[in-house]
Amino acid sequence: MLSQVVELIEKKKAFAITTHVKPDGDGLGSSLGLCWLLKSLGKTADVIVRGEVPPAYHKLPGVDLIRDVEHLNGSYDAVFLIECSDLERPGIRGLNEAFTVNIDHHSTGDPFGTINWIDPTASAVGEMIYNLCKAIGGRITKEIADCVYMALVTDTGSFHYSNTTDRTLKVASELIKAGAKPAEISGAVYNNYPWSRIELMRRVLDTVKRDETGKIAYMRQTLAMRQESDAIDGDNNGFVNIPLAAREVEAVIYMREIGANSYRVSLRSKGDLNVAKIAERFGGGGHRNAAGLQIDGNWDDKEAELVSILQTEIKSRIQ
Ligand SMILES: [Mn+2]
Repeated sequence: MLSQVVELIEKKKAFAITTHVKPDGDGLGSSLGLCWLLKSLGKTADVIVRGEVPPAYHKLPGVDLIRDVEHLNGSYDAVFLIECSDLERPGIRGLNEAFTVNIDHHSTGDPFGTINWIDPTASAVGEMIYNLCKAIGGRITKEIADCVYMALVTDTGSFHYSNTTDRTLKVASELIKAGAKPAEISGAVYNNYPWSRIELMRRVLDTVKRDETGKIAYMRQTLAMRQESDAIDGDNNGFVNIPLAAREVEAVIYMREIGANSYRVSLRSKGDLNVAKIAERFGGGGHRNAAGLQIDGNWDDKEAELVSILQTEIKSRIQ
C-alpha cells in the first residue's frame, strides 16, 4: 500500500523502474513521472523498458534516458513495476531475485510484489504517482507534470472513458498548473501518426458492415492490407472505436487476420452491454466495454458466430 511505498523511498536510495512490454502512455508516463519524482528527492532511478518507445512518447522528458535491457543488472534497493500483471510482463530477466514494488490500478493480477500498491479507483497509474508525490511531500515539477498528464490523457481516452472521475480532473488541473501543456501532449499522441495509418484505415473501413438490426458493426483487416499499407504495429490503434461513433451502433467486432484461419478479435460496446463476458467464452478477456480474444476457423463462419452471440446478448438485455 501507499504508506509502505513512501517508507521504502524515504529509507532507500537506488531504484529501477519498469513497465510492461509494448508500453503505453500510462506505463511510460508513470514510469518517467516516478523517475523524476525520485530524482527530485535525491535518489537514483533508472527506467528500464524492453523494446522500442513508440513515437507518440518521444517528447516525454527523460525518454532519452530509458534503457532497453534484457537482464536486470546493477544493484538496486528496489525495482518498481508499473502496471504489470506479473513478474514476466516487463520481459526482463532477473526480476524474481529483486525487491519488487507492484504499482497498478488493475486488480486482476496476483499481488506478486514484495510490496503491492493496487488502487482500482485510480483512472491511471499516473493518478497514483501524483498521489505518491503528494504523500511524500514532493513538488510537482514540469517534468513530472508532463509525464503524468500523458498517463491520464491516454488511459482515459482524453477524459471521456467511464474511469474519468472528479479526482482525475482535479489531478489534471494541478498538472496543468505545474506546466503541462494539454494541446502539445495530446497532439503528440493523436496528431502524430505515420501516413500508413490512414492507408490502413481506408482499407479496413472499406469492409465495415452492419447486421440487420443495425446495432452491430463488424469489419476486417487482412494480412495483405497491412502489407499494402506498409503498416507498422500500432497503426490500427483505436480503429475499433470508429464504427461505435454511429448513434445506433451498440457493439463493434474487429477481426484481424494473424495467420492462416487465425484471427485476433477486438470487441467494443456501449453502456451496460458486457463484451468481456463474451470474450471470456473464447478464452479472452477485458473490461465490460472493451475486450479481446483469439479465434481460429473459417472467417465468414466465425464472424457470423460472433454477430449472433452479440445479437442474443442485446436481445436478452432489452427484455
Ligand atoms: Mn493504465
